[in-house]
Amino acid sequence: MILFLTNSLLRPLNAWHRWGHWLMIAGLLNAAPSHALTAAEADASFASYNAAFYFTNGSNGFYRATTEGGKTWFWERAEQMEMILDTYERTTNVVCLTMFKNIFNGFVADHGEQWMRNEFNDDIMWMVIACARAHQITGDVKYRAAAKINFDLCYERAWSTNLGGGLWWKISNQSKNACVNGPAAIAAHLLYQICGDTNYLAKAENIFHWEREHLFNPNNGQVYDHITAAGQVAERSFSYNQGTFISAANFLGHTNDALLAADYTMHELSRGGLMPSYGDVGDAAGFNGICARWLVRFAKERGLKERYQPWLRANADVAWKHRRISDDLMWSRWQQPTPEGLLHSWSCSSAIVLLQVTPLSN
Ligand code: 7K2
Repeated sequence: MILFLTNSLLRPLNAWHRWGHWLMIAGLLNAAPSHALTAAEADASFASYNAAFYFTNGSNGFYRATTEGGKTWFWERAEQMEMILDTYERTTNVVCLTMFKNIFNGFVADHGEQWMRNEFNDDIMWMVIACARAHQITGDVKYRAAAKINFDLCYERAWSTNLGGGLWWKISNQSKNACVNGPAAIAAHLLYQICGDTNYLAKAENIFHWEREHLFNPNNGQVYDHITAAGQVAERSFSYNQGTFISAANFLGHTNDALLAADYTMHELSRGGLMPSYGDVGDAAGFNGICARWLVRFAKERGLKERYQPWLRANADVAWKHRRISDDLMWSRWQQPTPEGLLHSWSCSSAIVLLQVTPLSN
């Protein structure tokens, strides 16, 4: 609480800022957790999620699209694979690695080993990140091979000198978006970490610098959504783009940029101290999980846990408090109780990631 008050006193205040900050403080007090979330509860949330959505067919694993069935498609599945790795990193439970292996098999069964049939360059970069992280955790070379070949092919088709650089979002080359450039900078840096090839480091730097120059406001830390081929910037900002920008900046040592973007997410994107409420159908449902993953990693690596912990815990506690009694699922709008009826696995993944990565009380 003191931290937020101090921060608001140090900032150049206009009426809106002042009001926003009081709202946030009031919100945090309102949302004051009756108890701090425990590791057992984080475990239970993941188990319940899997009970509702995970299934196997031989050695192929999948996530159902909804509580009724189906299966998630490309990028949601890649991000669910990252969610499994988040859980492994917290628990070191090897069951997570078996699940990852099975879902990877299922992914290859559905999409093949090279993914350029997918017209979305961002989708490919999300899956590259999942595979690169899996290689770092397991040492399994098949994940590294998948990450490398698909990054290389995607970069080749997506990078262009139009607008001074950056990657196109789709193969139609209509816009360059934060949702592909942030993940691609992360992916390139992970490949540099894995392969030690400085060409990947250079790519990470170039992509990041392009994004910083064109889709970042260095005065307040806001990450803009995209710029069209004609040079028009869409300034709306989404939590996942904040998260991937933070991580790319963090990896490359641009700590101040990461800090600005993280503070913007906590102070300006949040409402009443809680992360933005994204609809439970569609792409945005999973944005807050991505945001939490990278923001927390940055905070941990730079000794900034204390700065974001109250906010993250307030979110995690409210999400868990608003799980539904019948099966413990938490939807993407955790600011409100999770309703009965059909739920989407992608929408329920954000809170799972949040609960895995938020520093828990001991
Ligand atoms: O316009 C882009 C992006 O810039 C924006 O932030 C979000 C907002 O919408 C799309 S990104 C959504 C795509 C992600 N990849 C898979 C595609 O199926 C999906 O349209 O929601």
